[in-house]
Amino acid sequence: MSSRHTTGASNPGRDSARGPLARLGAMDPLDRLGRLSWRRPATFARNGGVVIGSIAGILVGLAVTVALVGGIAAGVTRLTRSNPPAAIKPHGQVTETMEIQTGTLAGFGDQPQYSNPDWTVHVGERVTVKIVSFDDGTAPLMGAQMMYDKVEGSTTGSETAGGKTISSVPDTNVAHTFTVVGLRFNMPIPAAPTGKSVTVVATFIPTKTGTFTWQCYAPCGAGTNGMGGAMSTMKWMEGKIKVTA
Ligand SMILES: [Cu+2]
Repeated sequence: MSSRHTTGASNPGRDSARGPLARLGAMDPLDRLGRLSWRRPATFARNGGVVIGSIAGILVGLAVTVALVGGIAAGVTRLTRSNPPAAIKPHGQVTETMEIQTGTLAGFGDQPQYSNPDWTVHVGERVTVKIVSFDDGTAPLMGAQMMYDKVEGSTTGSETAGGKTISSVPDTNVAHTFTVVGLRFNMPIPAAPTGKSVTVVATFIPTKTGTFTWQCYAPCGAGTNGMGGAMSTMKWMEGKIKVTA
């Protein structure tokens, strides 16, 4: 029986002895912020001596590299730079509660799933996100993902987890993240004690209207890179936040 979530120790889906580089290569979260791809046309490959083709290939390759590096830098900047002063009027308070459940979900066995994936709030509203996680497995953050071990964009600069005020979770103890890149908000979710839940709470104030995707950046799903199963199933590790006026 696959029991990734029944104990923290036996967690083959996430904590097996896969090489860190193998995982890193396949799941850089910044890839999802706008990867560009370019494939050399077959004729160029067949006629390697065609100077024009080669030069064009080099130029396009350079352009893609510059665009990719720029895109990654923009993604990092979006999440990590401090929030600008919000010129918005206060709009009350709301609490959105989400649970991370595991073990009873049809189709993906022990894969974890967030409840309440889609919700609507107001710009200027104090939005308290309360995440009750029953998942005792970990999905350690690696490489570029490690930026998501820190709380970002909350009103206090911190979150409470199990009643303690913290500003980050050790990468090796991260189970999930609740990350809204478009609103520069990030909550790392630590592994729950086995057989118990952990409640993680943070408050943010959306400063612009629109529809924003939240997603988990921890490789908490199935497969060799942790990006299958829950991570590739709609509304399990991602959803939409609509911010209205
Ligand atoms: Cu997750």
